[in-house]
Amino acid sequence: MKKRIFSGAQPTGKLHIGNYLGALKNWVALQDDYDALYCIVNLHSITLPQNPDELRRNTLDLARVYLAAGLDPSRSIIFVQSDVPQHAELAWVLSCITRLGELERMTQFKDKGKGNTERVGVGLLTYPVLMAADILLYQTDLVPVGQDQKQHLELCRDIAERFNRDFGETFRIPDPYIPKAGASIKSLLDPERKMSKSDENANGSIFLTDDADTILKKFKRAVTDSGTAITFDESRPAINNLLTIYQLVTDKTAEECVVHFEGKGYGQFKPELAEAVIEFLRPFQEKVQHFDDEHVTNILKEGAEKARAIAAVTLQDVYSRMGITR
Ligand code: AQP
Repeated sequence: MKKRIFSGAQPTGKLHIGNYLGALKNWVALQDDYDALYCIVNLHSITLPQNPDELRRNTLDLARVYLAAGLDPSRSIIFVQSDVPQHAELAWVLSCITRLGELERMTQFKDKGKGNTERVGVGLLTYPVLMAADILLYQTDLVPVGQDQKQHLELCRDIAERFNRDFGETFRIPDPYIPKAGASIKSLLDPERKMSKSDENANGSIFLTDDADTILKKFKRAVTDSGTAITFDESRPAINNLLTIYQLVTDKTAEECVVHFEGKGYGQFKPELAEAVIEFLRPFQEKVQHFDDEHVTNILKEGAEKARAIAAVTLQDVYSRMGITR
């Protein structure tokens, strides 16, 4: 039996190269060796206000991105979270055994809520419980995520262990899969912050749909550190980030990258980096337009049926262990 992986992204806007290198690239590689479920987590995206028409459009667009990146519906289950009502049901159950203090400690809640507890939606606080339900419903072994989700995954493990302790072995305890390189791609304008879809300044991110000119301009504007050597160096986060992007899109080793740029400066490095990213994105950009709405909708419908069949078994087990009869 293959081990199972589950992961997802929010349909909150245009995906950037951080999402691709930190998550999607690994999802595609992992689907060969694992029984994989890839979800479009639209219920997560409403933790912040969304325009309904845009959310509908973004949901289909994200499915197109999954397919163009190489997720294969004949090998992986690709589906939309709200098509499987067990996610929201299990989230309620798990919220009853999650502690308020645990949720208040989550850094993403502190960042996105900005300390404004009077006005911030409760969903932003309980988001990690829904994420735990997403993962635990499928008896997941491994969750490939970027560094930003590590804390939520640790909470998911704690919640599962608590449930198993109180009601008997029910959930498999999932492990995170965080890539060695690319787990946290930084903003091009501020290498202390992660590249983010919701960043107000579009120049900090390379979007998957950016054209060649835009990519070149964004890299030319990218901030640099003091010093000129093109090397991996933790104390120079800007060049570290740019060289990591170069390494991941060219599939070179770290050493090969450093040797390649020895004796060269930013003047040569930046255009070459831009060219490498443009070439990396080219096949994806060509493919992404070829999936029409009907085709994508059918794939999602089939995926949801398969996901519901697995999720229903877990939820039934949870309810019966808790004395809830249906
Ligand atoms: N900068 C990043 N570097 C590496 N991985 C990243 N991920 C996100 N940002 C980076 C990983 O991408 C997957 C999908 O992310 P998401 O859609 O759930 O959204 P997010 O983590 O909240 O990412 P964003 O781009 O910053 O979106 P907004 O601005 O909407 O919050 C996840 O596996 C994530 O770890």
